[in-house]
Amino acid sequence: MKPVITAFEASPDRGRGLARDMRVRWALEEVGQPYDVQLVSFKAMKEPAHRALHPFGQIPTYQEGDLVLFESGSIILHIAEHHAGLLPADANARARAITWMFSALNTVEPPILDREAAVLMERDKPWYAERLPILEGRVDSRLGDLSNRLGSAEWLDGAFSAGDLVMVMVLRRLSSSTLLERYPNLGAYVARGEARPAYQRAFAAQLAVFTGKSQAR
Ligand code: GTB
Repeated sequence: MKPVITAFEASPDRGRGLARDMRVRWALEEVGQPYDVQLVSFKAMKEPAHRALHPFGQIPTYQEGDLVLFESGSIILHIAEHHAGLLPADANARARAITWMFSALNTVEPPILDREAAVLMERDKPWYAERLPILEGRVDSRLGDLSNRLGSAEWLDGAFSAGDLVMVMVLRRLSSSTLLERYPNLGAYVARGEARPAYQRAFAAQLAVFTGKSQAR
C-alpha cells in the first residue's frame, strides 16, 4: 500500500529541505518506496481533520492503510524496520544504528533548535547578545564530540543507516550558520549524505512543491 505523508503547502524554508517531511521523503527514497504527499496549509494543520492525524497539529504525518504515525523519527524507524536498506541485519549493529537516530534527535538536535529559536525569535531581547554565545557553545560542544567520534569514517557506524540519515538532516539545520565550519569532517559527512541519489530525489520533490512543479496530489 502506497503511504501518504503530509508536508507544508508553503514551506517557510522556500524549498531548502529543512522541514521535517524531507527526512521522511529521503527515507522513503532510500528504500525505494513510492509515496503520495498531501500538502497542508498552516490553517488546516490546526483543524480537527489534521489533528486526528497529528495531535500537535504539525507535519509530517504518515498514513499507510489503518496506520497513522506522527513524529519524523518514529516514521523513519517504521520505514526502516519494514524495508531493507536503512538498518543493518545484524541485531547489535541494528541497535547501534537506532541509537544514532535517538542521539541525533535527543542529543544533537535540541541545542541546535534552542539556538535557532533564539536567532529567529529573540533577536530584539536585551539579553540576546549575551545568550547567543552560550547557546552556540552548547551546539559546538555536541559538534566537537560528534566530530571526534566520526573521525575519518564515512558514516557513523559502518554502512550508511537511518542513524546517518537523521544525523545529516539534523546537522543541515546549521546550514545558515558558520558553526559547522570548525569541523570539516562533519561538513564532508553532510555533503556525502546530500550527494546520495535518494537524497537528491527527495530534495527535488520537496523543492518542486515550492516552485509549483510538484506532481503530488
Ligand atoms: N518532533 C516533530 C517531528 O520530528 O516530526 C516535530 C515536527 C515539527 O516541528 N513540524 C514543523 C511544523 O509542523 C515543521 S518541521 N510546524 C508548524 C507548527 O508547529 O505549527 C520544522 C521546521 C519548520 C520550518 C523550517 N524552515 O522553514 O526552515 C524548518 C523546520
